[in-house]
Amino acid sequence: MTMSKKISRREILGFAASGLAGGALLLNRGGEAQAQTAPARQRWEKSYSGGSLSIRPLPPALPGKDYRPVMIPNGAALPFKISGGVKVFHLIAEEVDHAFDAGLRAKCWGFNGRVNATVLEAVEGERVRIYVTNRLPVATAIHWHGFYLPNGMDGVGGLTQPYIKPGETVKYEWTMRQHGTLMYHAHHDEMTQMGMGMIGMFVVHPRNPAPEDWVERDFALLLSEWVIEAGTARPNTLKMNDANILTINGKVFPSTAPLVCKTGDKVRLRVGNLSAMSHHPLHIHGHHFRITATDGDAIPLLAQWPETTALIGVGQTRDLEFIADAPGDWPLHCHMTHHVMNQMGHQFPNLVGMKAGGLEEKLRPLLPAYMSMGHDGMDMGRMAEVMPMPNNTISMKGKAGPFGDYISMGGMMTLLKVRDRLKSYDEDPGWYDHPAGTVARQATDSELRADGIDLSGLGADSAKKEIPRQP
Ligand SMILES: [Cu+2]
Repeated sequence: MTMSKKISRREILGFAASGLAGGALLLNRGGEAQAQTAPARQRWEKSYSGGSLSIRPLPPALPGKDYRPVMIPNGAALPFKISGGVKVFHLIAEEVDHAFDAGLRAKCWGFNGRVNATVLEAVEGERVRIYVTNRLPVATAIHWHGFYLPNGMDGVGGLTQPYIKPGETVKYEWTMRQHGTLMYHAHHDEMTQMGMGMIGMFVVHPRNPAPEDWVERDFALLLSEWVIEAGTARPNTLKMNDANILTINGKVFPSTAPLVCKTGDKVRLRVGNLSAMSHHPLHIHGHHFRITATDGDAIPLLAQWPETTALIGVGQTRDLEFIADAPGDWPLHCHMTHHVMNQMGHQFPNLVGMKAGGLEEKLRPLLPAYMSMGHDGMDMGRMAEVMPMPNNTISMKGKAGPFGDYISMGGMMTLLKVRDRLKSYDEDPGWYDHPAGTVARQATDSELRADGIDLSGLGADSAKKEIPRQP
């Protein structure tokens, strides 16, 4: 192959759209790297396992120059060094005293001081070397989930490598023959180790981004679930279901950092799910998105369809893209109703519809703080305000909202904050300032009258009366 390969219009557009300096483009194509760049990816696409392993690596790419790093709410990217043309990472598996929320801490296992929120980033074509040091009291192995790599780098303890024993450091190394949203996690005694938090995201950027790859806001969000009994300080990894802490990047709402966007921004949510047992139907308000990639592979434009809820199965990643063109504070949350609660227990009898007032009176002499969950429903947020809670526990849901009432959600939930004017992407812009006349409020008598709605018959016993049908 000669040095005279022409740069295609698509490649130029890709870099122009990405806002990167043309100099970086030429630099990457200078010297001997030039002959390998663009055709390489086309060769890789012919294979279901990344193609030939003997491909020559491209030079390491740099953040801010050759790619734009992802945004990691409540987390950070793992730093790297470049050594002999290879990108070198050092991942340290260790115990972390982790705060899910101000009120709830637990001794978890994670990487480099963080739980669920240490993200590795690489670029297609480069060679990576990842040292994994085990500072846990038990053996482990780290699997690179969704990657094309030599079998011996796959990180399955006992199958493709010996375990990494406590105190040992193991070296993984391979050349990135793909790009996309991928993950990594412990692959030894998974139920315990992943349940303790040994999971993370691994984002590989394209070497030659296409114009449609460009987004203004590119968020990495890892979903997980935990069992932490109220009052305890360690996850219970033996429980196989009934997870009671549902997290995004290791945090529960209201401690999840909001996703701050400017009106009109193109947004990508890279969502991965490494929960033990639960698939999460992630739902967004106020917008529709398209699923643009699954498990790191792009979906062709014509095959994408609009959704407001995407099911992220255990072990899967999905890239969701949309234009944030509706200003406001919009929930982004799992639609499983128990997954937007914290430390939900299942010992409560269902008291909905039951008049429990008498029961309360009988129990109060024995339990002064007793408050039943009936008869309209379980008001868990309010309950937390009046009932004493065990140490190291958070309320099942709730945070003071902008209208005086609390927001009755918790757990796997965050806020998409879209604003016309922003001081900074890095600051929470506070609550949305609604334009006049755009907030739902109590209807006035004159409004009801004008629209022919008669509430006079709907007293306390309204359930017994038939609501008049519309003509
Ligand atoms: Cu869920």
